[in-house]
Amino acid sequence: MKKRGKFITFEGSEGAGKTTQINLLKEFLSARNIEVITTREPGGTPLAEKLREIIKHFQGSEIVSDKTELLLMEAARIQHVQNVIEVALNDGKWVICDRFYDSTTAYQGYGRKMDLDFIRQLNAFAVGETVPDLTIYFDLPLEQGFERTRKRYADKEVFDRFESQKIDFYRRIEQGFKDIVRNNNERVKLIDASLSIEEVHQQICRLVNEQF
Ligand code: T5A
Repeated sequence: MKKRGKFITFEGSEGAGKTTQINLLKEFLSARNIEVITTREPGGTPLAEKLREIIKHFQGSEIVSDKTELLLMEAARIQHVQNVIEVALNDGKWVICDRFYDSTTAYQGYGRKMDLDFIRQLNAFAVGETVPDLTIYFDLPLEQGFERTRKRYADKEVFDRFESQKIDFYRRIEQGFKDIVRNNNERVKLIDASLSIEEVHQQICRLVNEQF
């Protein structure tokens, strides 16, 4: 039987640089002959990607309830864990995932002010024993993250349901992530995401080398 792979998740606010760094970490690990898959949440399977589209871009006069948003996130996660993450880990591959259940705690729990204990139970129901071996939290002042995404989306006129939220929503999420880091200090490690792409990459490589 193959040795189970490692499961690494990246968390942080919008534009913190997660996607950029996931690609660099994949290259770093592949150069060490480690088989890696990269994936994201919400999403990662055909059905979960359809749910992502609805979660992020549903338009129309019908109000999307926060409860619906929460359950769609968890439904997408169940598909993703069962059909992609578990399969890869059991096959000995490492999985790097752009956001996972800590985002639900931060966004739906702190951001949308939903019951944190209920979210903890839902997260546990969705993932079972598939918990990350390491979570890297990208610490970046909100304004800097917005600035980075503003540059990227200079020509974009329509923002998704999350990008259109008010600053208070993001302040609560930031607080949520800080609490998650503090309460899970064995699993969740903070890096300074305000540095250059190369310096952030070096921090991540150091962490991964230390942990595994
Ligand atoms: N969500 C998700 C929930 O509400 N609950 C949940 O349970 C889950 C799983 C997902 C949305 O869903 C919400 C959270 C989100 O709102 P998304 O599009 O995947 O939506 O959003 P993000 O994960 O925030 O993705 P972003 O692409 O916005 O941010 P990244 O991936 O952190 O940043 P990245 O790498 O794309 O970089 C952004 C820009 O900055 C530059 C890059 O070149 C890019 O232009 N950059 C840097 N610039 C300077 N210095 C650096 N060090 C830089 N690193 C990157």
